Amino acid sequence: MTEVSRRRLLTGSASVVGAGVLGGCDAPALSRLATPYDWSNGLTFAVQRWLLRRQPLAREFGPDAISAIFPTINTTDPDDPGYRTSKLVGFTDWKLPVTGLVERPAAFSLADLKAMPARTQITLHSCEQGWSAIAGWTGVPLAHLLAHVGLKPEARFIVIRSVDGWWDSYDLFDALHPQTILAYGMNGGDLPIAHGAPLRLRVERQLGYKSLKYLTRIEAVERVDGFGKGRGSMVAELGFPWYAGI
Ligand SMILES: Nc1nc2c(c(=O)[nH]1)N[C@H]1C(S)=C(S)[C@@H](COP(=O)(O)O)O[C@H]1N2
Ligand SMILES: [Mo]
Repeated sequence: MTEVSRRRLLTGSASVVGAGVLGGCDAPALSRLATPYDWSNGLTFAVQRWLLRRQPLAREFGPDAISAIFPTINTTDPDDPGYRTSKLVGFTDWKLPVTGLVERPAAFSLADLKAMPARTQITLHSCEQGWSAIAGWTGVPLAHLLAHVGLKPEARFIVIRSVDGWWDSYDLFDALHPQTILAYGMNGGDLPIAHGAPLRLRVERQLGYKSLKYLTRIEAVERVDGFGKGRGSMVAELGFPWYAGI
């Protein structure tokens, strides 16, 4: 996606650079700089946003680099009753609502998403628990879906929820990045249950925990203070940084 079409997507609000560098200054995790660690993380965030202001791609690999084993962790088979019935019918009844500050709220089936332009990327996933692995992911760029529903100019964060209660938020700098995709495929096949079927997020420039699995809902918002304890994500409430740039 070109700089021009990204600007058009934002229709009249700040440019992507503005959304990242300036908008980043009041990112949720930075609103409470209580400890020296918060300060250093905030500084890292600001410096990385400056260095990444031209939105470079995370490194992509060739098929030969794909890891023979890609670990699965935390939730690997959600016990939500609705999820279990949906799994039985191959997620044909599953829908992803996209709501909030958008011009045309809608719910998308897996078939709808598969009919949209797809991107495949082979990338390195790094987990905060000390492992990393390379896999290929196929899905629709989040930027495409957001353009499809039409982001309102006031929208500044995208809140995403999962069936197991995980939720997180992303500023537009990350949400509109070309490698931020809603993946339904892994290594050339369907996305396995353990890796987040029917749909997971891939946010390639941050640690693994930002790449939510088992997506249930996407919402465009102006602020995230009203969600949970106001720290911008479930993991932030557990003490991990909201911004997990690597
Ligand atoms: N909904 C949900 N998303 C999640 C998790 C989870 O438990 N539930 N774990 C996160 C963490 S810490 C990592 S490293 C990756 C793991 O993805 P994988 O199981 O496909 O390796 O998913 C992330 N997304
Ligand atoms: Mo992780």
